[in-house]
Amino acid sequence: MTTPSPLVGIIMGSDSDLHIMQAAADVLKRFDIPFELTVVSAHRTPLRMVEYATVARERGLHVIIAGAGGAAHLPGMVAALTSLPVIGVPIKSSNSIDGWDSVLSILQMPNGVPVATVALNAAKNAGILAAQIIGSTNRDVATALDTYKAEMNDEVSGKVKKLKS
Ligand code: RP5
Repeated sequence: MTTPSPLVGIIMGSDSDLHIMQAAADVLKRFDIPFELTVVSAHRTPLRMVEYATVARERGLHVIIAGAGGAAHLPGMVAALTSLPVIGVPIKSSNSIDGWDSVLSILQMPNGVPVATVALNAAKNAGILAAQIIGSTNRDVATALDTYKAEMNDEVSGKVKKLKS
């Protein structure tokens, strides 16, 4: 059996980001969306970042999730190099200024080069957003997302009932 080629690229500035970015991978696994996961550093491996972003579309990727902390230039630079949608995950790294450095350096993109920025450390939401982008043209993924939302609704409704009783 051949392995399906990845539709989502999950990249991160350092292997120290993996404990956060793993949540994006877990979500994509749940929705049966093939993905790849690797380290691409804007500062330590800049040429690898340029190569990764410029051939991403022709390699078959549909979305890139990029996580980085501190001077978090990876998502923005990748967005500058590809017309694929880029989802940015600001990561609170050990030497960060309370995470604000990561949030602002990913969020504050110039006009013309958007990065869909999720909340601090919110790799799970990045995975869901990537699934929603894939689901906009893939019926199976859309159905799985509808089921996921229905389950969330039921779970919260169950808690509401318990609070009332
Ligand atoms: C960023 O610097 C990485 O994304 C990471 O969040 C942070 C710290 O990296 P390490 O020094 O732990 O490799 O580039």
